Amino acid sequence: MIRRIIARAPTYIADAAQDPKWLVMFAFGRFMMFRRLAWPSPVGEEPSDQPAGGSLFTASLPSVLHDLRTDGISTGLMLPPEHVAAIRQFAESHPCFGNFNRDLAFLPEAHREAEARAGKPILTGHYLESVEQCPSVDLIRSDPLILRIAERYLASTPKPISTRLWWSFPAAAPSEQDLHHASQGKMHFDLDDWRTLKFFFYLTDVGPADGPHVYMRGSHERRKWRHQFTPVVGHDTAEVVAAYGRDNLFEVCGAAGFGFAEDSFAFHMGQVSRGKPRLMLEVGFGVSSAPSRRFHGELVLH
Ligand SMILES: O=C(O)CCC(=O)C(=O)O
Repeated sequence: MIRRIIARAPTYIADAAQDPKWLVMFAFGRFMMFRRLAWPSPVGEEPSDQPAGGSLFTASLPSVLHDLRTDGISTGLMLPPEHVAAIRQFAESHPCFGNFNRDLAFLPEAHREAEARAGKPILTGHYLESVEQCPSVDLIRSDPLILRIAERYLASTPKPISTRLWWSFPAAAPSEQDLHHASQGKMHFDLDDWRTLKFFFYLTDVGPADGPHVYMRGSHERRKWRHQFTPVVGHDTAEVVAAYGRDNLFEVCGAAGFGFAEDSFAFHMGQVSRGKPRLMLEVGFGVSSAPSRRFHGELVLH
């Protein structure tokens, strides 16, 4: 654990230098009491007015908000096929960066060759800032229903804090560090802001073998003390399951276009695909400005 903290120290120092307030959130944002004090939830009736048209999505705002508040996750969002096709087309024709390494650029179809060149498993391929070249992505990020959900859930004008597009590739024998960097194999919570809401969309069909996202329902609000007084965000899956119950563990499968919104302060993780590569889009919102490094998925300073 100490080694992990030391390895990340330069990254944290750089993030704090960019915005010293981030360090305060990073230190205290893991405690429910400080989260609630820093960003209280709205009291009483709130307007849950559906935006009047213009959205790509047909989900009902009150029902999404209800699911988010109760479980921390809502699955009612379906991306129209033309945007799934446009993002897939973009991803298949642009190089991604393996394991967050900018020296490891390859087209997704050349994943195995890239692994052979790198001499190690490549679990993820991120598009980093090139994702901005895909017009569908900005349409989703600025969609009126997406923004309204974020505004109501965050009780604030939502600030975009992340836009990531990435592949999770099947891998035979990933190391613990590879898994850690890919946010796979270990439940963790995100400490990006006092309140965060992330929207994820599958751009490929994701079945149980294709590395589905896993979410621990309810852990966004009902938090064990040991998961507040913790220096690290990652915890063994068995320990998290024992704490919050197997019945609350939700393995999110769905066809291409399937979307879900989640409070990413709850425990969640990706899994290593044993089947086909998974392409996923994340659009995240917070209440303050998050470090710019993370916006397109840059993980650590190398
Ligand atoms: O790949 C996934 O499904 C989850 C990604 C994740 O947990 C993260 O980036 O924090």
